[in-house]
Amino acid sequence: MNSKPFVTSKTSADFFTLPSSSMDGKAIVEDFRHYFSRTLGRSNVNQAAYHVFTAFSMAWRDRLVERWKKTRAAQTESDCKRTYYLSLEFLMGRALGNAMLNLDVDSDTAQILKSVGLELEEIIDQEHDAGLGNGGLGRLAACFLDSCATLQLPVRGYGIRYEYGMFRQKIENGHQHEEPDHWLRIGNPWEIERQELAVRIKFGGHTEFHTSADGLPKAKWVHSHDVMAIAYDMPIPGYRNGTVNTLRLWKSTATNEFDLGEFNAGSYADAVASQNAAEQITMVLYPNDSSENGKELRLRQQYFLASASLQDVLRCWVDSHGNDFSQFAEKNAFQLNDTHPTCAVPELMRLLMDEHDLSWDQAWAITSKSVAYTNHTLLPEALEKWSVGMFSRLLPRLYEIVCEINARFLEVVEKRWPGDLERMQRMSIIEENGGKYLRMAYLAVVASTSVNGVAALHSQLLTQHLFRDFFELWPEKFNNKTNGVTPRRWIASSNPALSKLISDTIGATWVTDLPQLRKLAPYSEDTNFRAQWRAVKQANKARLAEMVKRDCGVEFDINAIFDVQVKRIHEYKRQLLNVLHVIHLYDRIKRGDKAGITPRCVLIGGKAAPGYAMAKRIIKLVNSVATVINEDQETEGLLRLAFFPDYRVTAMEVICAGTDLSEQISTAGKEASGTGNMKFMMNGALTIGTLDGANIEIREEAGADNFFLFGLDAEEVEALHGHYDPAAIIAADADLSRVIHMLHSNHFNMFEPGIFEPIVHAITNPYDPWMTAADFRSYVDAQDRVAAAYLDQENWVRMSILNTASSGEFSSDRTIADYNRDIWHLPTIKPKV
Ligand code: 26Q
Repeated sequence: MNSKPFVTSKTSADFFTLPSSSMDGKAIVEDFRHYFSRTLGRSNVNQAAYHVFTAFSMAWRDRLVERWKKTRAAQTESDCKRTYYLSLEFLMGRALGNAMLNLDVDSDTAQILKSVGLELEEIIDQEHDAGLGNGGLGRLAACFLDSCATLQLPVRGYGIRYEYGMFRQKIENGHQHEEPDHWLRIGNPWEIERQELAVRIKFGGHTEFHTSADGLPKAKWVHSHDVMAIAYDMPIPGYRNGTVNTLRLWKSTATNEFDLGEFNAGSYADAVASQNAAEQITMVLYPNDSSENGKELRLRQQYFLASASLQDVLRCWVDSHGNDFSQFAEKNAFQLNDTHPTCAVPELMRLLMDEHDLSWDQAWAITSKSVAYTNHTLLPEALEKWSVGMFSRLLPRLYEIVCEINARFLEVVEKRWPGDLERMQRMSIIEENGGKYLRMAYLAVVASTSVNGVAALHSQLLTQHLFRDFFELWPEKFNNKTNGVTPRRWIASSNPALSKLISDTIGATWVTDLPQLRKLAPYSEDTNFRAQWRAVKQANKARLAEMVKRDCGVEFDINAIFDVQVKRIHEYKRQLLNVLHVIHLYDRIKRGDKAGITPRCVLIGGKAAPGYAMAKRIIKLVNSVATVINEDQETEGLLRLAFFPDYRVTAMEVICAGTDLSEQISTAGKEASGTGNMKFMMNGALTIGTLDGANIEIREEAGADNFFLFGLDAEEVEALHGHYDPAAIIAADADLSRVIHMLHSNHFNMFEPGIFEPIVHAITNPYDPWMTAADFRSYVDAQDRVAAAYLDQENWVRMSILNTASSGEFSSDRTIADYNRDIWHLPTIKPKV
């Protein structure tokens, strides 16, 4: 598979150094013409709009590739330290608009295109989202890559090139249906295949031990079933700085000698079919974001990513340093995006020992210095565990290494707490009660130089609960890195009108220095500025209303509050609490209690994991309630509810610009951070939220007056366990009683009686872990404060400006600068001009 270079060729690299492509709009459109007509062989733009997108993207890709090569050359030449961000998910969304923004599109380009009958907006709209992620964790990885390139840090992303990304959500009769997302079917102009980087990945087989020539014990992984990993590189441009970093995604294919046995036996078709088995590995993204399901294919994906990426890094190291690994840990850092790539720990040990002849101690010194782990959840059901039976069958050599890591670790525990067997059992990487399981989070903690949570509260709770014992042992490992989002995609590109107003007011440096937004604060007192701010929001609301009309068939009035909750559907995120409030408003309208109701349009969107029945039922509930409310004459001008189908990155770009009220209403202590909350804040939405995740920091930055707080805090939630009595809460609250009664009496599901009984049960269950009823009253009161505040538009706009002005902390540039300062210690590398 590794193609040989042309050894006899005298062609110099200079031969391939072309003059830089012009950034002039005319030149770009000229190149577009070339690709459309010559490369794609088209002549009619009306036949296939997709080809117009492809050709235009190719013109932009040329401009990225030049900078890409220069960045690579500068990074190689400096021989500096690098970080590899290992993640099973990169939720990139679209690339064209981002490339144009970051390379600084010539403002003429749209005009020139128009003169030949092409709309730039329509071209951009042809692109399919790269949906290689579930939600927060995957999108965070994408924002991080953007910030690393913008900060000119030598960071490479490693992930999987799923053939099918996150499923497409269709709503039929109010229910979610999943359709496959074959995003590559029409080709992907942003990737470059790198066959020459292919590596071999082993599965199955067993270990043979022997003694090496110098008398050392050596292990060999034999009789394995191998697959190949093929690299596909995607360019990651920094913001107008000449840097283009790399996201390297791996696709699985069969080895060349695949099943010669079957082939020789005359079973050609079976041999070809077994190619399918190899390609299965990277076929589809697992669409559950909060429950571990123990599937063998998922473990294959995780090991496949870890092994391919590490082999790639080690090959590159050996190319430039030979077999001298003495500097390896000083020059390489691996950041694990949750436990998903944790196979990298035993795999790095294996490669260093079995393939590069290092001793255990040398290999461990390197591994434990270069690996760092980010945790994204406290929910016990989301913690990864692999059954020892499956793990050792699939990855026998890795299992032996994990056992050795654990044995040595337990010696450390025994030294620190002699005789404390209970603690040893608690802390063991291998859980043994009944079945045997590998606890991947513990493996990650034991092997990592740094362990971080993603918001202040979350990091603190990690040290008090999940990792308490480990924190006692190694307090210095634990730290916080509050999440952030990239202001390039989430303001500059998605909200051009607001960007222009901000830049006209305080200059344009905020795009790469978000704390500059503080300078907007004084303008919150300026009537004229407030009018402009409001006009921008109203225009963005009109754009959102149009999308809601198109995709939900519901009319939103831009003078109403746009009240939005978009995120994965999960009980802990409490979309249900939101619906209970909507039903309560409806009940008020029906009872004639309309005074003080501010017109409100509620939008809820998000995907449910296909196997998560309760989440799917909540989607059905939103749709059923929406149908009844929207069809009732009495709600006209007061209340609308819509479920937004197929919520994804590209939808959020329109949604966050047009939102007034951001719903961040998870049960306190359950949402690690949240990042949608930050996108809304940047775009001037006010938050209604609990003291959970990054909401706490958002409120601190914005000021308590500019945030609608409600609900129990994390300590109160914990203290209430065992005493929670939802029946009493409901009985004591006439509003909540009526809401529950409406649900119970099939008010929203006359023709499907009983379908919401499980929901009523969940709310009234004293063991409801999400304590929805407990926060109902406080939530409704906070919503009443929202409604009253919105009536005073001057003050609302003031608060909106102050939210944007206070959002500087939530740029992923700040987050990445923190990672680099505390964990990676990378230099900035500027490509040669
Ligand atoms: C694990 C095993 C098998 C199959 C799937 C998974 C899996 C996949 C994705 C488990 C979890 C996820 C994603 C988790 C996630 O998105 N967490 C969110 O991370 C954000 C970024 O840090 C936080 O802001 C959110 O609070 C957190 O919920």
